[in-house]
Amino acid sequence: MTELAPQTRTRVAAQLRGQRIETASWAYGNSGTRFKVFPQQGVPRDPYEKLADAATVHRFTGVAPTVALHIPWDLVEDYTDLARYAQDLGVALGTINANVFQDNDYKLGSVTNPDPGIRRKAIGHLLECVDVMDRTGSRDLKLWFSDGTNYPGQDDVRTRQDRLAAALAETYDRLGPDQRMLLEYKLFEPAFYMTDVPDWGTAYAHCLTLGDRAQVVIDTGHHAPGTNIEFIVAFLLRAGKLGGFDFNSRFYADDDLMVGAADPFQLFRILHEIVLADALSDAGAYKGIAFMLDQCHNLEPKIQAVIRSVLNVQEATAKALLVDHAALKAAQDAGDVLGANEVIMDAYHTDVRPLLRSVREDMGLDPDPIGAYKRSGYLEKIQAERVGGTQAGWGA
Ligand code: AOS
Ligand code: ZN
Ligand code: ZN
Repeated sequence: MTELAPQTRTRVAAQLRGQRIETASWAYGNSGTRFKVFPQQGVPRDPYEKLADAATVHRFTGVAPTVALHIPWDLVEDYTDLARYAQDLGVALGTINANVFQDNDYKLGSVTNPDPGIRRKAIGHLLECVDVMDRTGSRDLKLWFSDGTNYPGQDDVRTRQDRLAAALAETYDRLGPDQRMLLEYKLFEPAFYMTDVPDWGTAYAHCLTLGDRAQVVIDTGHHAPGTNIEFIVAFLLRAGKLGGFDFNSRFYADDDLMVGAADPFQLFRILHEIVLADALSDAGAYKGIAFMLDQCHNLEPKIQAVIRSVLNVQEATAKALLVDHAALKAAQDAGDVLGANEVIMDAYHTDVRPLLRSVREDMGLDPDPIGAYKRSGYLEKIQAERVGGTQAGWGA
C-alpha cells in the first residue's frame, strides 16, 4: 500500500475503530438447506451459548458488540437475565427478529392471511416481540414476512396490501419512543408467484405511511441478479429511510453466504454510498443504520466464518473511507467520466489489510483475529463441553 498521509490515516483509523457490526444468533447454530443439515460439533445448545460465541467474535474483532435475536428461536424464560448475561460477556442484545413463517397456520400467509384469526395470531406475535424489546433494551424490531402467493388468482393482491398495512400500523403504534421498526423485503421465496413485500419500493411506501420510526432494511441477498443495490442505498439515505442491512452474499438467490465472498466490489460500492452520506456510525450526519449479518454457515466452521465476515465488512469499509471525495467531486464537476471512475477504482484496489492490522493493534487486539481465535482453543473447548447442540432454525 502506498503510504497514507498521516491525517488520512488518523481519520480512517478513527472511523474503523468506531464501526459496529451486529452478528446474528442463528449464525452460530446448525443450519443447512432443505436437503440436509450437516451438524457441527460444539454448536450452542441455547441462547446463552450463542451469546458466548458472539462475544468471542467481538473479543477478537472489537467491532461486533451486539447480537440479533430471533423469537422464538431464542426463547428464554427471562430476557432481563439474558441481557445481563450478555453484558457480563461484554456484548449487548441487539435487533429482535420476529418469526411469523414457521407455523402451520401461516400456510397462506401470516399478517396477510385471508383468515382474520390467523392474522390476529401473527400480529399478537409481533406485539410480543415488542414486549421482548422492552426487556432486552433493543432498539429495533426487524420484520420479514414470508407472505405471498404461488399462483395467479390465489388471493387478491390489493386486499393483502390492506391487511399488511393494518398489521404494520398496529405494531408501529405499540413501539416505544426510542424503538424502531425495520421492514425487510425479499423478491421471492417461499412464495414463488407474488410476495407481499417483494422490493424496496413496497417497503419504502409502507414505511413512509407509518412514520419516522419505520425504516427499510436491505438484505443484500434479496434482489434479482444484476440489481444495483448501491442505488437503493443512496435513494433510501436521501429519503431518510435506510434503517439497516442484513449483509450476506448471494451467487443465485437468498444464499446467505459470507458477506463479501461473492462480490466484494459490490460491498465496497454499498459502503461507498454509506461513507458519502456520513452514515457509518451514529456519530455521523445520518444516524441509526443497523449493520447486521444475516448468514448461515452450513459447511464452514461457524465462529471463524462470522469473524471472516466481520473482517470482510471492515476491509470494504476501509476502502470506501479511502475514496478521495474532493478528487471525485472535481472529476464529476468537470465531466471527467474516466477520472471519476479512476478515483473509485484507486480506493478499491488499495490493500487495506496492513492498515487494519495496525488499527487492531491500536485497539489492543491481535492484528490477526482469525489466527488469534484459532490459537485461543475456544473451538476445542466448546467441542468438548457442548454435547447435543441445536439447529439454528433453518433448513430442517
Ligand atoms: C429471510 O429470508 C430473511 O433474510 C430474514 O431476515 C430472516 O428472518 C432471517 O434470515 C433469519 O430469520
Ligand atoms: Zn434477512
Ligand atoms: Zn434472507
